[in-house]
This record gives sequence, structure tokens and C-alpha cells, in this order.
Amino acid sequence: MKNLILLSVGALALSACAPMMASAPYTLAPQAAAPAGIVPVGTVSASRSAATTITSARVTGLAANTYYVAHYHLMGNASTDPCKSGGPLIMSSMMVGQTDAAGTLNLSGTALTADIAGATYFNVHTSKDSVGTPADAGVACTPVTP
Ligand SMILES: [Cu+2]
Repeated sequence: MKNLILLSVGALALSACAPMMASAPYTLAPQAAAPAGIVPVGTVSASRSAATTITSARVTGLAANTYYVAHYHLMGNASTDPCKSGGPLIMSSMMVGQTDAAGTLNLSGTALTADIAGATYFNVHTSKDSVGTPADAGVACTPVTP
């Protein structure tokens, strides 16, 4: 941990014009649309500069060898709980990946920080295909703070 902090300070000093800020990891929780038999859990971390945000997610408990798609979403009006609000997705933040045989998914992607500035949640959907067409309203979600 001490090394990580030292590295971060070093990175800031080296790139003063584009400091990266790492968020504390967010915890993904299952959503109502998760199919019976899967209990997805995981974490999301984001590293942000003024221009770009790199987001990484690791989810376990998913179906094996299956495509999933994740994105940030704006707040919707179906609930005051961001994950239940049904907000519009931010297409430019889309990340697609396939689980391994154990049902573990690792995703990483870069989005423009301005594009996701209004995001209130990040979620993972089952995908119909390898290009990220959502097959459900979401299987795992976490609120996020921009
Ligand atoms: Cu989504």
C-alpha cells in the first residue's frame, strides 16, 4: 500500500498537466434482472484524469463462457436508488467481455471523462452477442460518484 501511494505521488509529479485520480473501488451487487442461478458480485475501479477515465471491473458468479456488456448510466426516474432508476446508458462507456469457464469476467475500458461526468451508476448486463447488445436490464450494479 505504501508503494502504491508513493507511485501515485510520483505519477502526479511526472504528469502534472494530467493527474490521474483513482476512486475507491465500488462494490457491484446483484440486480433484479439477474437470471436465476447466478449471483454476481465484484468490484469496479476508476482512474480519472481531466480527459479520460479508465474503468476496470472484475465480476464473479456469472454464467460460464458468456458475453457481458457494461456501461455507465445517467440517473433515471423509476427510483431514487440509482441502480433501480432505469436511466439511459452512456454508449461511449461500453465495455464487452466474455466470462471464463468459472464465470469470472474481467473488463477494462477508457471513456472520455466528460462523457461520464453525469453518471450515477455502472452496471453489467448479459450480452446477446460479442458487440454488446444488452439482453437484460442488468445483472450487477453499483452507484458511482462522478
Ligand atoms: Cu448498462
